[in-house]
Amino acid sequence: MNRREPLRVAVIGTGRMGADHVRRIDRVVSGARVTAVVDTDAERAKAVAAGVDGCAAYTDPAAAMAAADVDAVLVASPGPAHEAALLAAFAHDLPVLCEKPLTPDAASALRVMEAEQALGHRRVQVGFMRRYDTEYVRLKALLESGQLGRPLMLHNRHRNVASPPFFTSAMLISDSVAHEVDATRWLLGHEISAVTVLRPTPSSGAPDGLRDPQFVVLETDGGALSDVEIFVNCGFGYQVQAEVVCERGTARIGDGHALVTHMAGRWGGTITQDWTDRFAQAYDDEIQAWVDTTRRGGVTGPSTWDGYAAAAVCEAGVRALEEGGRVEVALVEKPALYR
Ligand code: ISE
Repeated sequence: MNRREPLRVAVIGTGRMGADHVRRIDRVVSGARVTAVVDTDAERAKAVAAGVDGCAAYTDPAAAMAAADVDAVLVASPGPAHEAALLAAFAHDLPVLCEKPLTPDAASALRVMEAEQALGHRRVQVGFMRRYDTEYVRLKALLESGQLGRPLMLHNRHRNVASPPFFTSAMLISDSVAHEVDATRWLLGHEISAVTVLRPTPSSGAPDGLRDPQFVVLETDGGALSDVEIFVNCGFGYQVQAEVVCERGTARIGDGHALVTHMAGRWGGTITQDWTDRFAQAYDDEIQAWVDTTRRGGVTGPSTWDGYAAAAVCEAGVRALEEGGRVEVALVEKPALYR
């Protein structure tokens, strides 16, 4: 594809992220427009479509993908619906941006990876948006410059104000720590080889029965350790912090010091409350990169392999949470398409 005209995008799923991406493509990103939205809830799809010029509402992803005015697909439906949407997109050979997780488990991610290989070319960019966040990008560049020496440990903190009602203890790993799994692989350039999950007494602020917080230790095949404090009912704000400890120094991001005020005998700032705000720039740049590269006929960003590797690590993490102990991660050999 080499499109001079704007890319015509079908957005599958009009929940929180889907609706935000519709707004982003409609008003922020250049070179694309939303021509179709899909949701199993027909009324919700119609309501979102009504806000966008020339946009049709569908309840069936395959019907939207068969439409003559759709060139590319953004999948933002719940994770268990991703496999079917991705396979339908491959049937039409359409480029896809697929929100994380690629799929909820390693077996379904493998099926998607096999189907993409059968096409013979990459079609998928996985929505690990932290790879586009200015602070993460600077950290990665610093590590690659070699100035700090070899990375030994990565300490991550990931805190949400409150978890939604449907959140389970396993989702702290598969939905939230999934980001640190990808960030660790990307920043260090290592695969994760084993996972251990420690479970302190849950916070009294967490819903009954939810194991929150958790402390996750990721071991990498390059001999580094990455630990993650995940706390999804911290109550006070949205915080994502990372500190890398290398042989010759350390580097840290996510302190949120963009604006510091001094007033009336106190100093301080505000804490972001939510990821669509904290990572707004990352989401904008991620979707812009997808649109630009797709219009040139290319593929960029995290691949189906990255989505599969994250799914396999999260699956091991959920086992470690449920059974205790250290669980090793077994990845298939990396296919040539992703090397
Ligand atoms: C959510 O799905 C996200 O992707 C957010 O970035 C993360 O902070 C949150 O914990 C997840 O539930």
